[in-house]
Amino acid sequence: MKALILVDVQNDFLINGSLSVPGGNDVIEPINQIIKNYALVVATKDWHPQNHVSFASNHPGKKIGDVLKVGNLDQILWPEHCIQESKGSDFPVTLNSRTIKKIIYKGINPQIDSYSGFHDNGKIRSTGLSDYLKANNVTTIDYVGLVTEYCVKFTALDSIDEGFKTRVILNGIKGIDLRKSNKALNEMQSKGVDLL
Ligand code: VGL
Ligand code: ZN
Repeated sequence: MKALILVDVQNDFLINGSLSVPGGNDVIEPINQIIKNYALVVATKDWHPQNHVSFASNHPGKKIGDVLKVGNLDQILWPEHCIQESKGSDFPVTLNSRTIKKIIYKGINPQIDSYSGFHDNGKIRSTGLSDYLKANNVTTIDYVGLVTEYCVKFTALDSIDEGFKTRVILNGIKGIDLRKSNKALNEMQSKGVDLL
């Protein structure tokens, strides 16, 4: 069984969002085109509480882009984004989201970030994504979504580690930084991700 996973296709990463990706809206049309071809469609949502550790606003004296040590992990500080139940956390209205069967919420724990849809950055808690896919006999996964050098990359790398044939659809992803995105794509490819 083949599945399509939409990674964090949420308003805050799109035009006028709080963590807007340049050209992020360009992924919507290609996703709408291919989503019909999949019998199983899963989406991840970045789903942060207001007091989330990744928000610069929760660290007085720090600013967006600063990097903190939280435990033994590097934490990049972001603008507030994808707050649970907010408009910014919704799918864009232009996305054909009708056939999404399952939504996996991540980044819920205030103390730890989660770029991967499979588990948090410390690999402490699983989101249940892998179990869900395996229960549905999924062996091959195609990925689209945002953003290339963070959540798409870490989700795809974990997907390989979980034993799935893992493919990233290039016209369905977008990064914040072109250089970092290209580096991320090289890393994904070198670890066994197919780029389509
Ligand atoms: C993401 C930064 C912070 C992503 C989520 O979806 O790639 N990036 N939170
Ligand atoms: Zn986030």
